[in-house]
Amino acid sequence: MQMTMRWFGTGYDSVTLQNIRQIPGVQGVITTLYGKQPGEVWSREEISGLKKTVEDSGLSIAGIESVNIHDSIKTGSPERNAYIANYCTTLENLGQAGINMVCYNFMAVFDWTRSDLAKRRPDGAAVMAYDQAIIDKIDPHDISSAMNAQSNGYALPGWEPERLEKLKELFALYSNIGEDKLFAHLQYFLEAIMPVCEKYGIKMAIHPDDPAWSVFGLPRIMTGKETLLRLLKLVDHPLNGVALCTGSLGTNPRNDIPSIIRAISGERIHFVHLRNLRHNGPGDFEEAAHLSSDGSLDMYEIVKALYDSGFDGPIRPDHGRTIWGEASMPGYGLYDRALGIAYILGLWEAVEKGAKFQ
Ligand SMILES: [Mn+2]
Repeated sequence: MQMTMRWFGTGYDSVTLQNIRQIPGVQGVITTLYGKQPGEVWSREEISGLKKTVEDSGLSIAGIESVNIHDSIKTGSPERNAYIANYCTTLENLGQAGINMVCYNFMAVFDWTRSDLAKRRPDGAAVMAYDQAIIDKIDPHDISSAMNAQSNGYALPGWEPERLEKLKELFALYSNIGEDKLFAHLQYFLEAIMPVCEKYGIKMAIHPDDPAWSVFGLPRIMTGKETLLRLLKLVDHPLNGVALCTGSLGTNPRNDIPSIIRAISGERIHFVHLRNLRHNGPGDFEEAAHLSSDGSLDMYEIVKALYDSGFDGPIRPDHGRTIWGEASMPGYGLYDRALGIAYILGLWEAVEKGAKFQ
């Protein structure tokens, strides 16, 4: 297991590489070329520049989150082959730079969605929250501006204003796309990129949909054990794997995460996002500190299931609370994620040593 932290890049993140390096136990960062639009090729020069910046700080790149997928690939439109070719060129350039884990998602139109990016908790901490009753009252055409208005001035991952400006066209593109079609388009994409993944040993890690149900009537397919296993079987290749995100899968209380981990097995889990959340009612949750005691997920059982399954890839803490007056992108401050890292490493050490003495 390699402990990592997400870093959005110079100019996009309030957290510096020097900050990250001082968190004990962190070996690498998960990063991206943040200014890139879905579908654009990442050049070798851009990748080596990013790599040099990270390595000059004494850290390494443990993986990319994300290389985003162009809508034509998700909708299966005639231009998709050109965009898949671009994606392959990016993978080729990443592979040549020695980067071999790429996270992505296959969500229609909207990425992760929240109704509140700074919900106050009784202790004064702010967390991101989701309430289906609030979302149901929002016109989908207003959700992008509602999210970006709460971003503290930071660009939110997956919420590119340039792309979402064309929301009407995007909805039209997806109007006849149901879950089976989305699955078929995902299969087509993965089969097309597997040769270049094989050439460099690049592990593809699909991030589950967040929240794990349909929002604004759009199809969502990566929502639980059954659909994750369906994808792994559809393209039954060891490099086709999952980014196991406890906070996304955990939005649905019916998702038993330790059992999902055991069903997928460590070899097909290429990346892990660990965080906790608290269920307040049906379709209503808020993010929490990483500790089991602060939310609805049993983080010890999750870490134990990962260890037992033989998982050996990068883990990062996921969204944290905003605490101690920090100003940052919502969910991505330094302080609470650093606390999360220390806690997760403690759980891992306890599970690992416990296993040895059994
Ligand atoms: Mn996640």
